[in-house]
Amino acid sequence: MEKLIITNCVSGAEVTKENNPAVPYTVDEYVREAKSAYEAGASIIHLHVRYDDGKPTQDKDRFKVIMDAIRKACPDVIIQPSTGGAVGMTNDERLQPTELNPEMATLDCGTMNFGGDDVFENTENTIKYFGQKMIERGIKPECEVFDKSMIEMCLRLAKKGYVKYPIHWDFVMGVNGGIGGEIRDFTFLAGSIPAGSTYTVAGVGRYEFPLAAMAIIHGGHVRVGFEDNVYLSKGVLAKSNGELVAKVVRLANEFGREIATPAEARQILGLAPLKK
Ligand code: KMH
Ligand code: ZN
Repeated sequence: MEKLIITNCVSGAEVTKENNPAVPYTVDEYVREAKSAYEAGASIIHLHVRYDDGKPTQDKDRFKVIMDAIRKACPDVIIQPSTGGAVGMTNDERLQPTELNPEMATLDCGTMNFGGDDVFENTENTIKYFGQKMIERGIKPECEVFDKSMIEMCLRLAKKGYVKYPIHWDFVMGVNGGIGGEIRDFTFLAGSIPAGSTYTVAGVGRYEFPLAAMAIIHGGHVRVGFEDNVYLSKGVLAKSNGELVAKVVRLANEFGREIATPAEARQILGLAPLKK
């Protein structure tokens, strides 16, 4: 089986220090958290950024400062900025980090109720616009799907040339408003993508580790981190993102799945090798 790519979603836009004091806001905190995940075995950092006061932003300059600082501490890690940002941001606001030409970025594949009464808006024209920009900028999208319908949407737009094959998917499961996080939900999504695809699974809250185990067993990849879940086990807050990644590494060891280095992750995902 292919080696396991572990992505760390280091902060997200929704969780705060009130949920877990280790959620990063400052540049130094981002470096501390990303480094802990990288050293534990993560090869991709999925990045939302915040200002020092905790306010989420898609500001290009803030992304650059934090990306440069993470690269200094984790030289070969793949940095995958979010283009989802936070609910309510405009399309062009959300797209700003793609101007920094990262290797990857997320591409959200549909509109949904998000977490409660919010609407996370990704109309067909928005997805086309984001897909086109990523092609122009040479960025590999991680196609985030929060439900089965978003797979269909993405495949339809891929046929029209807005997303290139092979597609790399992220099944975000267990968000209030999206698909659940049960095994049958995982089987449904994993059975609905075309051959040649790669996928990672992001289980939210209590679904994080059961779904990580499913992905490890079935040849998928895994995303963990504070964006999705702040607990190491029931009622026990994780002290760092690294602790969450280390738990995935332990699970992978139990099931005999080796962990991909960043260079191996680039190869699996069809990204260009890092220039020396
Ligand atoms: N913060 C969510 C509204 C992404 O990173 O692309 C959207 C999100 C998706 O987190
Ligand atoms: Zn995200």
